[in-house]
Amino acid sequence: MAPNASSLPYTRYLAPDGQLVGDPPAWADDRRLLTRLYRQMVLTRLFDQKAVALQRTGRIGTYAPTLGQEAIGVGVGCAMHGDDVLVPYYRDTAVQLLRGVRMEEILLYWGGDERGSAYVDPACAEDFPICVPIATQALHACGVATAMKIRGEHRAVVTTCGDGATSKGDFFEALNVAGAWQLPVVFVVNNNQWAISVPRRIQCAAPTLAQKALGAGIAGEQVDGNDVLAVYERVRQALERARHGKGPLLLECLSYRLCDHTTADDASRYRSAEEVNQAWREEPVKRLQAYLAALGVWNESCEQALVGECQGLVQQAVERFEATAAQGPQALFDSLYARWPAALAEQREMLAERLARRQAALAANPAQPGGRHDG
Ligand SMILES: Cc1ncc(C[n+]2csc(CCOP(=O)(O)OP(=O)(O)O)c2C)c(N)n1
Ligand SMILES: [Mg+2]
Repeated sequence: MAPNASSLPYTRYLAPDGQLVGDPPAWADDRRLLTRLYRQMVLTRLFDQKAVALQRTGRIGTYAPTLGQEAIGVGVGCAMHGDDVLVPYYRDTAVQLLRGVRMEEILLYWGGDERGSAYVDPACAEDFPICVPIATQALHACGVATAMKIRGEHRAVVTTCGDGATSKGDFFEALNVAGAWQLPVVFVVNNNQWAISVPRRIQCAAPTLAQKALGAGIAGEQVDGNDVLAVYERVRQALERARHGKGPLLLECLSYRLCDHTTADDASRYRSAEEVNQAWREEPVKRLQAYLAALGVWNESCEQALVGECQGLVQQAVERFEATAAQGPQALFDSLYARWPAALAEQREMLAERLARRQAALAANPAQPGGRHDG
């Protein structure tokens, strides 16, 4: 995606054909780092394909794919330190995998299982669960960043959202407090050009989303969100500044949602094949692959080995997911509150009683369909 005309910084190191442009960072030939970035993008894409297939066969509920936006998540995930905190939204599979969230946890989440948000790996124990209410996570992120600041910690928060989310009041409130209190938070906006069926051009009259930061007195910049090198470098720099008390930043990553909004959507109803085909020419995975091939560190046999390895990892995760026994309906309540509001305590008891009656009815007459008479 081309940047909009503005005086804000815009960073791109890799052109769509994989050629280096501009003034790349010193690490741009670090083969270990580059292959790690590439591996994670491929893993994310293969996991994504599998998650969509699981939804299509009724084994998980809705899923929000990341097709075309892998460079954003991988760039962010690789730039974060272990003790930074991620406050994500629902299109963050790539970042979450890098943070230590397990693939089966992501599947559990989208399968409606509370354990999908109770991350087992201590590396991501402080990260927040996926946030679906648009833009509300930006305020949670500021709360965490405020705690870090009060405690004098040298760490920072990353919060992500989509282009559409930047029109919400919560987003502006978060920017405002981040600026007023100079909080250690980096706002990463995945501008994938669409908020479900609403295109970016009619969401907001501002030429860039990055400039929304300026009204809050914080820095804003744009980056080519299909260039993982650029995303990684700009997030890395922003986090470094934030950790050292130099304030927040808003990074608008220009990408394109090559997939449907979620598995409940059909994007062909509101956008042309021509537009999508054009966006495919800029996609992030092939771009980095072309660069790696030009550096002489990638070829067809590396690709086949990587795809085979990643498919194996995804398959094992699916098996673990499918071997997980379903939770009881009362789990719905378990993680909501530390101290129970009276109304919810009552509802929880009602559910427990109803379940007990259903079990008793089933035990008395096993031929009955699962207690449907109980309402
Ligand atoms: C507060 C709130 N309002 C509306 C919705 C319904 N909704 C879900 S996704 C979405 C569009 C978000 O678009 P964007 O912020 O661009 O993120 P993207 O999905 O494109 O990554 C909306 C309106 C919601 N989840 N929460
Ligand atoms: Mg969007």
